[in-house]
Amino acid sequence: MNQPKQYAAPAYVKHARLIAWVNEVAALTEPEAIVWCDGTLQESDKLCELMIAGGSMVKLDPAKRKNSYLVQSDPSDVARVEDRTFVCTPDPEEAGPNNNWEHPDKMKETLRGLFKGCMRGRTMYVVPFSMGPIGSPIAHIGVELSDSPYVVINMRIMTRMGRAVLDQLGSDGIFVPCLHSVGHPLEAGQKDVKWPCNKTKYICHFPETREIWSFGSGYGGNALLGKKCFALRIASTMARDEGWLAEHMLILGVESPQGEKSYVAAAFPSACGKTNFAMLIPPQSMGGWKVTTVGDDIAWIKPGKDGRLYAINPEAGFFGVAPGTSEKTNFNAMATLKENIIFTNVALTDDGDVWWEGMSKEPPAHCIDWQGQDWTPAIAKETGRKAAHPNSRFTAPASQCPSIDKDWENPAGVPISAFIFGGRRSTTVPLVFEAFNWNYGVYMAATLGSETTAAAVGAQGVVRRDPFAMLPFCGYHMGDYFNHWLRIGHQVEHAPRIFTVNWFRQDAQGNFMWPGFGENMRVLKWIVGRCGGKADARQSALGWMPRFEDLDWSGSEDVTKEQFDQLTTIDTDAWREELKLHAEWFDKLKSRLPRSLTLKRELFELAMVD
Ligand code: O2Y
Ligand code: MN
Repeated sequence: MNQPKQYAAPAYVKHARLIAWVNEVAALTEPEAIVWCDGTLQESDKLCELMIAGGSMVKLDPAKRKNSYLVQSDPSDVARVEDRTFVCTPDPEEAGPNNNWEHPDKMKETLRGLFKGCMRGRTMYVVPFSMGPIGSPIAHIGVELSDSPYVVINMRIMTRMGRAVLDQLGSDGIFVPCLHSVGHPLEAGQKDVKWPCNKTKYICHFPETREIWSFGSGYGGNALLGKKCFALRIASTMARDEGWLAEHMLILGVESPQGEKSYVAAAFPSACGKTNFAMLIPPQSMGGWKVTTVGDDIAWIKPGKDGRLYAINPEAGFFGVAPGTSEKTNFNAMATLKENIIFTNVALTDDGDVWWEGMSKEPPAHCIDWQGQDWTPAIAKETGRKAAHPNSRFTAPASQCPSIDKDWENPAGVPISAFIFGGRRSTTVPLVFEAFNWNYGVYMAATLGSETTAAAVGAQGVVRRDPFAMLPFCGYHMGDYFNHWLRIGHQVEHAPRIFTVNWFRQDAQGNFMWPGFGENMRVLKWIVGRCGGKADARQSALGWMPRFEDLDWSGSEDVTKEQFDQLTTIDTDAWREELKLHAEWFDKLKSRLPRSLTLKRELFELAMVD
């Protein structure tokens, strides 16, 4: 019988429970070696060399993009797998109808079977990471064990990772154990594949014990466990238990020409331009307004001693969608991507750079597409094949973003003045309105809907409910989550105001009525003006709405008063239909739906009677 391998932790590791867990996982997964990651550039460079030698990574021409790489994944492993994502609680009611459920004991048994020997022939990396600035009272620590070097180099950009985190943990600090394997063991002499993964995938969360086990995928949200798994699903349950918020929100700063600064946090479902909004460049004609970026995807928000809510971005990087990103749509993102970037599933140009659909008006005459095949505009026309996968990504250090906020790493967080919720709605939802009060705002967020786009599988243009943009990310029953939000708003003395926006309303001809992008600053200025008592509004059936003259139109030729009136009109017929859909959605949450939300729905119904 083979003797179990002996692995020693480095002498500087003082955390007995962590060492014991690493040994326990090693005994189960049987890796060839264990590497405790220090988070240095040298370590990352070495892993990149390893991946290049193995054929799974290409170094881009440094003259084009310094210290940057391209990885192309297996075509079967290109996105989050929601149908394979589980929340495992003893009682299925706890997980709610918004999650796939399995009993923790049963799931652990299944997972132990899958993880048995799954790292044979591979190295297991120990990746200590902090979500949020190390030592911040809003931050929390995790340790990911993974057999994927791709995970290590991405975690180094997306989180604060390495030795400093172990120092912070000391000998008995609290951490969330995150276990990950691509599920592709190598027997002696077996050659590795370019992108190892497994047909069987399980992305499992154990909220009671605050653990994550992920098997079979090496991609993004399935594998970088600090992001959706920890910072949203597990953190949302921690937040419920401890009285704070873990949200799928960008955070941005707005500074007036007079230097008054406010921060807002905004939730939008996927494919609604969250990263673009977080990096917005205001029109120059508005005279010196500035937008700064704190985060583009996740916000952890805790009550401060002064009765305000304070937010941090728990991440240290952006894992953004490449297609559609250009100097025109997001100048700041393109400037961020100049060096130190990992690209995944975009195309490789003949001069050693990257390209994706929408990056430039003119496509390259030839490139290698995300599946390693020749691609030309003629081939694309004939076959419809994309050069870059629609969910291709860049991993970029947030510190490189020209619009990064000076306080983005402030351990105390930034004070939030407003929450903004928005979906992609071609009809019904007006450009912007402010909720009458916290509970009305929670209602709007709880019924948030967005039309599906080509980026997701299934029918296009169908409205899907995505409450708080958290449907795939809330680690517990959505009805309890609404209750938690209602409670928080009444616990803090200075709760932020709540706004709904819709950049995507269309006219009868199907044209977008709002120009979007930098022009969103006009709406943002009104929002922060409302928070500071500087912007007027009229009362409507939905909430407080700007009149044409309440927005700053300086330098704008895009929107006439008639168009603005159309953008802000409340179509009562459409709203009566909308409210029926809200009722259907609420029915799914049954007994755990807060009564006050049902009452709000009834009030809206009364308000929509002509
Ligand atoms: O497909 C993936 O694994 C990435 S999903 C993602 C990445 C960055 C920001 N948001 C998301 C999301 O699905 O909301
Ligand atoms: Mn997201």
